[in-house]
Amino acid sequence: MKTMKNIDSYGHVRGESLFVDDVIVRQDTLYGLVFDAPKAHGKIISVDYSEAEKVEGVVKIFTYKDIKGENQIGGILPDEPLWAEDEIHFWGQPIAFIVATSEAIAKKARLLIKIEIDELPVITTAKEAKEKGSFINAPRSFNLGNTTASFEECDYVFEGETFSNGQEHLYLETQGCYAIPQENGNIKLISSTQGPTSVQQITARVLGVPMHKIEIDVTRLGGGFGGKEDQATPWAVMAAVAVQHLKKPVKHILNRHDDLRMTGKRHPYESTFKIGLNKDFKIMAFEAEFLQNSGAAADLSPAIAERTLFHATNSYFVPNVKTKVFSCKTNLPPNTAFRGFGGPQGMFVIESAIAQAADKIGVEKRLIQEANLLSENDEFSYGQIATQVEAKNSWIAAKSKFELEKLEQEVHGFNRENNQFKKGISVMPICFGISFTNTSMNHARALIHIYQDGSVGVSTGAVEMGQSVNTKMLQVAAETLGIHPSKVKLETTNTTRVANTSPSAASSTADLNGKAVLMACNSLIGRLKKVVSKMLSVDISFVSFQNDTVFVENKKSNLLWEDVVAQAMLKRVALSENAHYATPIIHFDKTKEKGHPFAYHVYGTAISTVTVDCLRGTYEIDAVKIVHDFGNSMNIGIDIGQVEGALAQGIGWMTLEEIAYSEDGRLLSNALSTYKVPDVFSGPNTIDVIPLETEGHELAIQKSKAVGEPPLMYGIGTYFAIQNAVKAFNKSYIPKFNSPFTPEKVLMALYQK
Ligand code: LUZ
Ligand code: MOS
Repeated sequence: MKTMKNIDSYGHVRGESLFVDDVIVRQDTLYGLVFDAPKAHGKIISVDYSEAEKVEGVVKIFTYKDIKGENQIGGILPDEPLWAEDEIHFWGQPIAFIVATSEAIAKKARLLIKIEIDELPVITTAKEAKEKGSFINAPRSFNLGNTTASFEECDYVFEGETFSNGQEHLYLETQGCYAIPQENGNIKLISSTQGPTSVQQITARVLGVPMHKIEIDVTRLGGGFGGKEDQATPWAVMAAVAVQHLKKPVKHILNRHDDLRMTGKRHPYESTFKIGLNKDFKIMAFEAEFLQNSGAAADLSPAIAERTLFHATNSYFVPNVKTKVFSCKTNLPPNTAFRGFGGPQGMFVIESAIAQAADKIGVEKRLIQEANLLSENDEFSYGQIATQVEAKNSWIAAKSKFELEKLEQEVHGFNRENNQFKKGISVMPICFGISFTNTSMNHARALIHIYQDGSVGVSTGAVEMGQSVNTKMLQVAAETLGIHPSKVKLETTNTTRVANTSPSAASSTADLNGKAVLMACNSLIGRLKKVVSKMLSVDISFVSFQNDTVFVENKKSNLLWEDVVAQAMLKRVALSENAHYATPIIHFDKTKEKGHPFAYHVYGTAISTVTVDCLRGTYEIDAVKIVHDFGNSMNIGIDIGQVEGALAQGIGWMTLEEIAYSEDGRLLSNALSTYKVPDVFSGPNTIDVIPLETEGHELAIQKSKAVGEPPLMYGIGTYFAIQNAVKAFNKSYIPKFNSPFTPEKVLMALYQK
């Protein structure tokens, strides 16, 4: 089963898998389209819908005035209206919702809406927000030891600044929802969301109805990457408001332009650092101040800011740490979760600090990295003690398995002989904490039915978004029940079957939901064993289920799975089970900023090599060679797929993907012609992934560690590989830490005097 394919493979390749837009619609279905702010900041003086309302086929244009509950969709903080009332805070902020008999009609009507705005000053950068005192909430700070005292004693102290840009999620399936009225004012929403419960909760709040009136159903997503953790909600809520009024189904799918313009992205960060080292390259002290560009509302920014602090020292032990993060309120769309959730932004800063130190001291960056890797029982700045640490193991394994020193010599040899082309190499270790940093979110449930013919239906709170979590859930169920995978079906994720779910996020979905599946299956097996024990008159402890058959004392019996289930039915034994799992051990005290927030950490090391064309500034990623800590992978094909996908996304973030807003807050990179994601030509020419041989962790499902987010941060290595190639060409280049390192920036760096 460890080699089984994603259960969606055939459906995907044949185009048979269903996404929201594939749902067969009811004949009387209407179509929704958002009218959004055409300026980034201002007071709304008037909006004139009269011409738009006259268009034939326009049914109704909804505004905040049509909301029967609260006009409030904020999750962490109540600071975001569904539809703007008298002020707008970002370009693309929803103001109204046009419902018509077709999308084309709604589009035509949208052009006829006239809005008058009294414009206010626009803030687009975090630095400017900080200068003006514009924040989402109070800053957070983590402290360990005493940095001030330590800097005094350091042999080297360096300061610098970094910038990392945002990133567009670019899920293949845009945001969307199909809302269908049910009887008695109930509404069913088929939504492309990572967080069905958030959609349910916020819909109920805005409609002013209890949650049980709202059912969310999710078959699968065409990608989420964090962009549908919170930001799938408004589109569903709008459709639900329309259904509440019109009592007809409403389909609301964003076209790509609207999606790009109206949704938030990864947070850009402007940061400063101070790093102190001793002669032996030990990092004694590290300070960083992170300015997070949160956008116009909180969304998940406070949680993302927190994760930046958790990952500010990456996989290094630093005895004296002081970090601080400001969530800066600007006039951009509210930025949101994106694979890594603030962790990558934090890790880029310490990697930059080490690169700066290496450059100033005149040593290879990797010697400083290597001298500071975490060891067993080291303390993180937030008080958790590192155990089962694989930082050094993965580093050493990468170094030896991929012959790092030989690779370095090849790079240096190449650079001696070539002038137009230069190669660069870098090593990037990662350390990522697994669990929602908000302890109360770390729980999940599973509901399992064994039907009387022996087939099984599994429901969980996990949302399938291409990461293959359904395949992993199926593996857990089939293995625990001892039956063939074909006997197990994964049901849609539905709030009436599994309630109060945390979003599928934080790399934790398989761990949390998988543990719940395991518990439910174990309860069912316990009951079935009792049935067998009676049927065969054997002691229950001798009974087990394997290969669809009953085994007694590990010997195959004649009794089949189906026979036992049929007998259980006759004996009136419950064949359904609901189980609840909550991660043990974890805790965190925000008043002290100390605790044990993570179930465990995931480690790994990547070696990246690149070739820069020093005439043009273009570059190729030659190879990325990775030793990754999968624990004991339950499905290595799927897990390597996650590593490769995350790596490509991390490389895109660091190299090509450049979000641009004009000074007045308009998204300039508003189409795929102006926003470039890695394709097969800009990805690495080769990717090698070797699993680090480890035991895995008890708190990981089947000891198979979480894999969704951690490998994204291997992409940070490419930034420094390119930088090393630039250094090889231009001896007077002073390293800058301003990502993405686009070919334009590379060209400037190559010829910087
Ligand atoms: N979402 C969240 C996340 O709500 N809390 C987290 O800690 C987290 N971490 C990673 C990705 N999404
Ligand atoms: Mo996320 S960044 O939705 O795990």
